[in-house]
Amino acid sequence: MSPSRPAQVFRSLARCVATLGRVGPGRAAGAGARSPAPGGPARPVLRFLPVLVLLVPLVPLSLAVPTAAASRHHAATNDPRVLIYGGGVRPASVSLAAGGVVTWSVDDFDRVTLVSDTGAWPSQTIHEGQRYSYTFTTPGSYAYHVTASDGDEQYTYHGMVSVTGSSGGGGGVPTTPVPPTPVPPTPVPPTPVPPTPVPPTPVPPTPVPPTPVPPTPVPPTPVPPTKTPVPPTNTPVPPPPPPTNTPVPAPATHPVALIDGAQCATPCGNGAFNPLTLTIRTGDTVKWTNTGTNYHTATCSGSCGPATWDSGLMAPNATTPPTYSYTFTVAGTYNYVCSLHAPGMAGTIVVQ
Ligand SMILES: [Cu+2]
Repeated sequence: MSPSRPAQVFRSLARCVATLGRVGPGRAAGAGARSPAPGGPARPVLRFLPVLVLLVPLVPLSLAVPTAAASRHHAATNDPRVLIYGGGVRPASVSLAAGGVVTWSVDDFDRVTLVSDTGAWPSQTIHEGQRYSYTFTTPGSYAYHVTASDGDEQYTYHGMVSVTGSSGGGGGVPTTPVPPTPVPPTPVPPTPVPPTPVPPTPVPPTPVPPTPVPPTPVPPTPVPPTKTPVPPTNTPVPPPPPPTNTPVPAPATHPVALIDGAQCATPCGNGAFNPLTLTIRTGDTVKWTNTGTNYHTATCSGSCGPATWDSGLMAPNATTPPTYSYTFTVAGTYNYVCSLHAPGMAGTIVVQ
């Protein structure tokens, strides 16, 4: 659908007026501060002069239509409308009751970003010919700014919306939408949609079989040997046997023969004592007898021992052989001799 001619005329006129205002000395007053990009060229007013000349005869007709439409709109809602165009924001400051609606529209620019300095509404991108309306429900002052882009040029304007306490009736009614002037749609680059992050699928942990731990050998606790006390056995000790009155053997008499050398079984010189050695008890008596054919003695003297004795000459006698007896009272070993045949004829008496 092509735009109506009156609308086209009105839009072109608005652009011319806006351009003139932009180059005039008072363009910033009441229209917000425009901040062209550094080095950016001023929008040439001559660009619209041919159109202006051609449209001058049509001014009465073209102004009549939008004026009538605007009048109907304002009569119905009393809500302000703000135009963002080459001259800035018009009006730069608007006032309305709570519940009222402010509508922004864009001209001269490819697109405008409308930002609430107070965060009242989310930033809006409005393209030329489009509108954006916001309902103010809370009284207050709402500063905002717009960033307008036209080709590679960019401008910033500021505006203010003052909201009073009461709507005063009629407020809050949505603005009757005025059919927007159809504008060839500016190709809008698609807004890149960030990929929705897909949460990673949780991978269940692989169960790790527990490493068997060999049991730690526990050394056996040494148990101290229990010393069981053994009660003392009161074994009655048998009384010692009564002393036996063993009869001490009576002193004995031990015979010793004095023999000649010819009587010895083995060579013995001139004679011998038989037995050569005699063991007796203390208190015993030794009785020597000369059974030979020669004289002999049994003599112990000097270093012979603790006892001394001497038989004297004992003459041979075949009928009644002579004898000599001595009783030993001191224990000891006595080496004695025949005084006639010493040292060959010798004997020993051991007294215990
Ligand atoms: Cu002798």
